[in-house]
Amino acid sequence: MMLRRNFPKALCIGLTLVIAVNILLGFYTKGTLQSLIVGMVHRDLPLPLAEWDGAVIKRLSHLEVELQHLKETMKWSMKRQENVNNTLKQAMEAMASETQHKFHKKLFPDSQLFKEWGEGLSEAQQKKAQDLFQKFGYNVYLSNQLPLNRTILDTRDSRCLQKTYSSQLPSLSVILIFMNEALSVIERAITSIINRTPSQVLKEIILVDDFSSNGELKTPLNKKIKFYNQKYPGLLKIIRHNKRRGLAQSRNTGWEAATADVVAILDAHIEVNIRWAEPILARIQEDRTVIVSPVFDNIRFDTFNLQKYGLAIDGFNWELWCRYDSLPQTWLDLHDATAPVKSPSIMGIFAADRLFLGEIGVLDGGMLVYGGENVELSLRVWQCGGKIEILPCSRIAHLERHHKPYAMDLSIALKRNALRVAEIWMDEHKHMVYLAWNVPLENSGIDYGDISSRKALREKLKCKTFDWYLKNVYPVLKPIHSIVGYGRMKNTLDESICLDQGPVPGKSPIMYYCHTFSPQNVYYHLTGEFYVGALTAETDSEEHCLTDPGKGEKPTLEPCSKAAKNGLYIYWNFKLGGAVINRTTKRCLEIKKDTSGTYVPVLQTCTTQVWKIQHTIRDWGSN
Ligand SMILES: *[C@@H]1O[C@H](CO)[C@@H](O)[C@H](O)[C@H]1NC(C)=O
Ligand SMILES: *[C@@H]1O[C@H](CO)[C@@H](O)[C@H](O)[C@H]1NC(C)=O
Ligand SMILES: [Mn+2]
Repeated sequence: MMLRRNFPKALCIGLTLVIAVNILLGFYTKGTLQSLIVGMVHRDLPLPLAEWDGAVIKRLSHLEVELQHLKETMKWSMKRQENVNNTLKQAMEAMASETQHKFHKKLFPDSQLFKEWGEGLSEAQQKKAQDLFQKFGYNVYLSNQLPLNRTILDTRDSRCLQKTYSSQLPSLSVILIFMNEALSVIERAITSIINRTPSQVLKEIILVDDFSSNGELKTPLNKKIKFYNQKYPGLLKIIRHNKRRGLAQSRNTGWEAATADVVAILDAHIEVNIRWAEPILARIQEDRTVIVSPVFDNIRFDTFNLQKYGLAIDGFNWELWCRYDSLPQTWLDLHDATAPVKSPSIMGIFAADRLFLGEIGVLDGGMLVYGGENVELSLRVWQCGGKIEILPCSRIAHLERHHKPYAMDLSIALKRNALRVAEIWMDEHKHMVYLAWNVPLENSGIDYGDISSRKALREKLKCKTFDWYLKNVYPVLKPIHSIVGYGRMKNTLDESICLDQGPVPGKSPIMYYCHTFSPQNVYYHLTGEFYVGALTAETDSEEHCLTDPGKGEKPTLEPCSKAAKNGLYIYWNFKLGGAVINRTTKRCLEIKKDTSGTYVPVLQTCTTQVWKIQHTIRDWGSN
């Protein structure tokens, strides 16, 4: 079952942009090459479909002009025909107004906000909605109009409805962290929590403001809090950071202020669903060492409609971007859709026994900005004696932003945090994170901060190894120890171009202007394989190997194990600054100019061409 593997959602990390870049790089052609590289500095990358869309939009606006003309004609004729009977006149007016209603000029035909929403908005309304969308990454204009207590689809499996829970559940503190969230979105989260949590367990809602600059989150929010507290005395608390401290620290701030038995640490752009809290509280009451995650549905950033998500477990790749993995067979064999599912990781939002969370070190305050803190907590929980479970009957609707307005490039923070996680928790497998990020193992130039107190915590808690975690909790992730050289691969004939996986889908490697994205990652193994493209290193997916197809002069990229099975030739001799030679035929991978004067990779009798690879492991290839 593949579910939505490799479709990580913005919940854990705002990687829409990264995915877009990767997809785009997959699609590029010689023509888009330069504009693409230049375009990378811009937020909105030009999509290949844009030109086609442009043509359609032009035709539509032509249609609008014609309709406008028709409308004018109708008005004019109505004025002129004084003896027109009233019924007819009204009918025509209705038509005219409908025409006007439906065919306001689309001011932002390329904006994702208006793809499925915004029909009939006046130009001023469109402008306002678009401005708010740019600023927040979701449809604040619509959010401000939707009722705070709106009903959302109950997405639970019907068997959840039959569950009963003890009347003596532990008490709950809900922590909502935010930074420049829209006020109506925060209020809707609060309203859903108040309306859908049994009042006898809901002890408090703690808002943590990570130094927002939005005016509406100051006095207007304070007023709302006062209003809620008049109705529900003491329920709402707010803590404001006086400087930006990042996600992990904000969650810690909330935890420090919490007083209930259980803490649920959530984002503020959520709406909890019916009976979300009972399964969480009951499970933690049973076992205080379990960290639980609800199942997330998506609130569409444009329509605010609820999109139901299937059940999956939360995983991550070697870059520590989150992703979904398929459900374990052991769980499927239970045939109980309500049973907790063991999960290697959490997406970010979770609930825990307040004191147990403290005993294992809450969140690593050394994690900066955003990203990676969820994996750090997950490894710590599993390695230090706890567990993580997803509770199918607890569902939270989460608003996935279209874009993160406040962080241009989250990958910088994630990369840094990922190295920190690797150094604290991953032992002899930590190099995998460096490899995936294409960072040198020594002198990376990336400051991941002081890790001594976290290492001391690991000692104190007598935590297990990462190898134990991989074998027992997350066997999908596959460490590789045969890689000896990695990074950009250049032929000394022209060092401005790099070996590149070429168009995706496809299997023709190319030489392309060097850039910093994963399609140009190359990994050379001591055993002779060259992986080209992003390093996935999972048991159920596959790297692509540079292959000699056996005929012709063009090398190809083939799934490695399939190529090996089919007797294709994927083993090469290579030494840093040396030739890339077929172990059997002694043919070489070289580059040559095609008829258009562009260098292409070819397989030919060796001349004197030599290659370089960016990073080496230990002293491989030094002679
Ligand atoms: C929401 O609140 C309004 C005003 O208090 C009320 O009339 C309405 O019935 C509520 N809707 C739901 C779905 O609870
Ligand atoms: C190497 O040589 C073999 C044997 O002739 C040939 O069939 C194969 O395609 C070549 N493989 C590589 C990796 O160059
Ligand atoms: Mn979120």
